[in-house]
Amino acid sequence: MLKIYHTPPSRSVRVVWLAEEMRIPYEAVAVPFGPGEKPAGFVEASPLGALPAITDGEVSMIESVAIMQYLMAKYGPTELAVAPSEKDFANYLQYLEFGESGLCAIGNAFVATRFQAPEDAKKNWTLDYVVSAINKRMKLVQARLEAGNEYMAAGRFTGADISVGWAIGIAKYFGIVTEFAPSVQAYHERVTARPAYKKAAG
Ligand SMILES: N[C@@H](CCC(=O)N[C@@H](CS)C(=O)NCC(=O)O)C(=O)O
Repeated sequence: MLKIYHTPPSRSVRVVWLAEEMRIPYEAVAVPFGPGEKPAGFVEASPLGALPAITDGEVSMIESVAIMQYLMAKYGPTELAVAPSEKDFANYLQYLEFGESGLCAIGNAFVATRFQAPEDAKKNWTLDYVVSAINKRMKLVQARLEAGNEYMAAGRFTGADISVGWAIGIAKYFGIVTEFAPSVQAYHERVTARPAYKKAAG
């Protein structure tokens, strides 16, 4: 059975959210943050010690968005993926990836600096850059919504909304973005009202 190493509010929420939306049977294994004993199999599944990680038979993967793509392809077909034949295929791919590589990847530096750095290194130029870059990039999501799109692509809820939706939530959780445009706020409420999200974020 699919095993998902999962501890909210980490990026593993994306993977469990998707599995719930697709009704893929899975076993969730909690992994405590920070140092301390990890559950059996985690070190092998996640060589970098990061979340999420999955195992699925012989397959072992890290990278939340890649795992989403794998699950949609393997356990689909699903409306959560946008096909190359659909008009919004390019936007789907763009926002699916942007949720992690544009909005979240640089956020790790924020979290490390704010919560792990020594007291005299907690405030620095890089931290300010990360905050300003994420706030700027969030404006791309805002523009997409304000161009008349209820979702990131194809006029329906897709994997791109799981990717971006989690990014908005974590930017809010850590206070990286403190003021969201009403359009982004409403979008976040819309996507996180879904039962699959609530189960994943629980
Ligand atoms: N790009 C990776 C990032 C993974 C990542 O940084 N996960 C965080 C939790 S959300 C983590 O485990 N950080 C601790 C670490 O990297 O040691 C993904 O999308 O899965």
